[in-house]
This record gives sequence, structure tokens and C-alpha cells, in this order.
Amino acid sequence: MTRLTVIVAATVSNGIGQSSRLPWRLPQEMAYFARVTSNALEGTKNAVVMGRKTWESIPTKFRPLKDRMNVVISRNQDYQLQPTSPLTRLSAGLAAALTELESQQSEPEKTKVNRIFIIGGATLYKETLELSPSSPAFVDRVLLTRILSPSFDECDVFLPDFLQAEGDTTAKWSRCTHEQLESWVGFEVPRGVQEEKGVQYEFQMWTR
Ligand code: FOL
Repeated sequence: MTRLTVIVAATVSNGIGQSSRLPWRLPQEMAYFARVTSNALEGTKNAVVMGRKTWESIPTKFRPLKDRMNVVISRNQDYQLQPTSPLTRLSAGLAAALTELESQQSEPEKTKVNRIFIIGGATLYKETLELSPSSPAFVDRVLLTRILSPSFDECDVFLPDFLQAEGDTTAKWSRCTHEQLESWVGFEVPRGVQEEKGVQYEFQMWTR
């Protein structure tokens, strides 16, 4: 079974986006995202899997996200990824993306995949969080940056409320300790409430 990690910054009401962009600009939080998703075992690379709209939301100068395999999901297989690189690819759906990453593991000349991160947006977060534990791939970890204040009421895109999922016996999420978070990401992470540009947030890790 392939284990997937969701990484997301979300408000207390689970807001993640506004007008096709992030509702905030938090350089230290973004640096955390870049470091966590880039930090792979020597000789391997992590994959960042995203929907087409999330790809388009990344500033052109930052994409493809460097030092990571970028996998973009679109039903439109004629979609032109721009700019592109040998580490960037288009997949028709989540299942195809994961099959392609998997098959790559056994090809000696190709880069080995270490961790697979689901980086959004709302459609892909929902689809992956709904995968069952018996399916070939399963989200067993969420790296959540909880935006505590302000409330960013103007958000128009939301993360499914994975912590409150009803009628879902597979969804026993529990919050990890700060030490467990640091051990998994492999570097020291600021503890407790952070403040940047008047925005308060906290780095959290949840597993099931
Ligand atoms: N998870 C978290 N914790 N914070 C986020 O902002 C976030 N954003 C996305 C997905 N998960 C997240 C999706 N949106 C870039 C821009 C938007 C984006 C993801 C990444 C981006 O430009 N990243 C560059 C860093 C650029 C910089 O240093 O400012 C990268 O190299 O990762």
C-alpha cells in the first residue's frame, strides 16, 4: 500500500484559497512547505502531486517546484505544462499518477521516489482523503498548518473537514506530538503559535 501525505495550510473553518490563490502570503510558512516537501533521502526525490488549478496558482518563476518530481493531474491530456522539465509530468487522474510513480521505482535509470505529497487543491484533497485503507493508496498523514487568526472569511475554497468526518470509521485521526513532527520532517520546527504579518498559525501533524 502506498502511503500518501497531505500538506496544507487551512484556517479554523478549513479555508484554503480565495480567487484561485492563497489567501495569505507567509514567507516562513512557505519556506516550511518547500523544506518539508524537498527533504528526501539521499539519491531520491519526493513527489508533489497537484491538480491543474494548483499548478496554475504557483508563480511561473517557482514552477516546477525545484528538487521535487512535479505531477500535475488533468483530464485534458493535451494540457501544456509550462514551464516544464524532465521532473514534471501530466497524469490523467490520481490512480494513473500513482501507478506511474510506482512503476518508476523498478526502473534503474529513473529517479527513485521517496515521499509522495498531495499539495492540493480542494478537489484533490477531497479525493485522496476519501481513499479507503484497503485501496492501493491511502492518506495516513496530514501536515496541517492551522491558520488561527484572522479568520479569512473571504475564502472560497475549502479543505474537507477531515477531523470531523461523519460515519467514517477509518477516520480516527490523532494529533502527533511536536517531537514526532520534527522526527518525521527531519529538521527542527518552530513550536507553538507563530506570527507573521499579523497572521497567527501553528505547525501540526496528524496521523491515522
Ligand atoms: N501547504 C502549506 N503548509 N502551505 C502552503 O502555502 C501550501 N500551498 C500549497 C499546498 N500546500 C501548502 C499550494 N500552493 C508554492 C506556491 C503555491 C502553492 C505551493 C507552493 C511555491 O511557490 N513554492 C515554492 C516556494 C517559493 C518561495 O520560497 O516563496 C517552493 O519551492 O516550494
